Amino acid sequence: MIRFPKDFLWGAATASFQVEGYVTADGAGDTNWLTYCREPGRVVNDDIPLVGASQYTKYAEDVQLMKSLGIQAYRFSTAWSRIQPTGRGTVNAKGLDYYDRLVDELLANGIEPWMTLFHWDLPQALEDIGGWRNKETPKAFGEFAKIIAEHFSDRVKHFFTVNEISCFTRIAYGGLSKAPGLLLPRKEVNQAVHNGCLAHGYAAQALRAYCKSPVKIGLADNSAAFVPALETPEHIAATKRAFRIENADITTLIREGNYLPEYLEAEGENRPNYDDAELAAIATPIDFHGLNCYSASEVLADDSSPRGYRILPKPASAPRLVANWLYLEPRVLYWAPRLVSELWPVPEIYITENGCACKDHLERDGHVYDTDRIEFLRAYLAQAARAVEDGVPLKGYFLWSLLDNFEWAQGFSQRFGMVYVNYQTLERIPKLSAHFYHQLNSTGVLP
Ligand code: IFM
Repeated sequence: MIRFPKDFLWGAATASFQVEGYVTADGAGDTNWLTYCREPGRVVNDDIPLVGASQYTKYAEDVQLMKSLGIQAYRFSTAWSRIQPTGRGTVNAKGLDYYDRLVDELLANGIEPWMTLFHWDLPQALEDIGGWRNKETPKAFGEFAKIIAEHFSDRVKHFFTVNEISCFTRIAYGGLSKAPGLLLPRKEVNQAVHNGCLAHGYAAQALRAYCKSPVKIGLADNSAAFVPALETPEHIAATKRAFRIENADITTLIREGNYLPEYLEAEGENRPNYDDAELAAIATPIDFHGLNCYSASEVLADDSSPRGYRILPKPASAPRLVANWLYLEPRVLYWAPRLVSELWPVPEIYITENGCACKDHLERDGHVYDTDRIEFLRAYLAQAARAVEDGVPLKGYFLWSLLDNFEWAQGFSQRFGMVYVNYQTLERIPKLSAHFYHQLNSTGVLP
């Protein structure tokens, strides 16, 4: 029997642009993702989440849904552009009102709000000045964090600064699949990555300075994850080395406050511009480390390589479900928290995202029998339980996602929810995996 501690936190996660719909309602400004969606050919079927899952209007129903599924904490993000339509200056009261309503509804129903300040939807006015390439953007984000701290910290006790820095910087400015979808030279991309880390730092400082009562601050980090191909001491040590070096410009930088020599040497002229004050801001201490964990690469010790490890290529038949990047590696839920806690001790670690897209089918009897998702979750969660058992300070888990939603460049073609959304009627239908999750969170035992 696989059992979790009684105080293990069971949550569900979403993000503003992916579930809210009504992205420009009530004075909200345009965002880089909206611009990207409007460019033909960027998103599968040219989908745009103007209506989407409509949590903006259906939040109260969604809170009842969460309650009925035993969800104890809801991780959602604020759309910066609702609160500051141009990312700077004037505050749009109607934007704050929406998140007030959501937070109050959650609290009234006994669900903890875990708020992420930024999950990729950047006000277009900031994108127009260079987005994350421009240091004005992290500065503006620090000011946004002050607004959030002053307004919400009487009720919200857990804040994430940013979600997945590599996605809104490295991939967004060095690739086509995320807004703004540019293919810029390496130095500019490295600068964007650095500025993303700086945004985390400035926001952490502002939250520390302006929250009105004690809160916990962290980030939702998608470190490149590694697992030892063979679980022996030498391969485990090599995997730990890989974890630190391969994440040199984000996780390691944030947790150590410095770029590793390996990174600086490898990037040479392409290294970003920064100063010591920025490094200090980036390393602002955090209370918890959130890990978004889906996949991982396998590592072997290798004395013939200068770094002492080798990252193995994925075999051609390595198992995946629907998302082509999501190779099944359940052990990531053991090794990622374990290695993070060994490399950079922190009181609390949370899995802040984990889940998968499946080819869900609404049967004629009105149900979705997503036994494939249940098998995925069962295998991954068994590894999370193993981490807890081994003394890793893993304190909770947020399933990605509560609802089917807008999966970025995949549009609505990929469904990650434990609750099925009928995009015509907006009906919510809990899938079999939602019942699995409810059983788990009400008993602490993996069913
Ligand atoms: O949908 C995304 C989410 O926005 C960030 N993490 C990964 C999820 C699945 O791709």
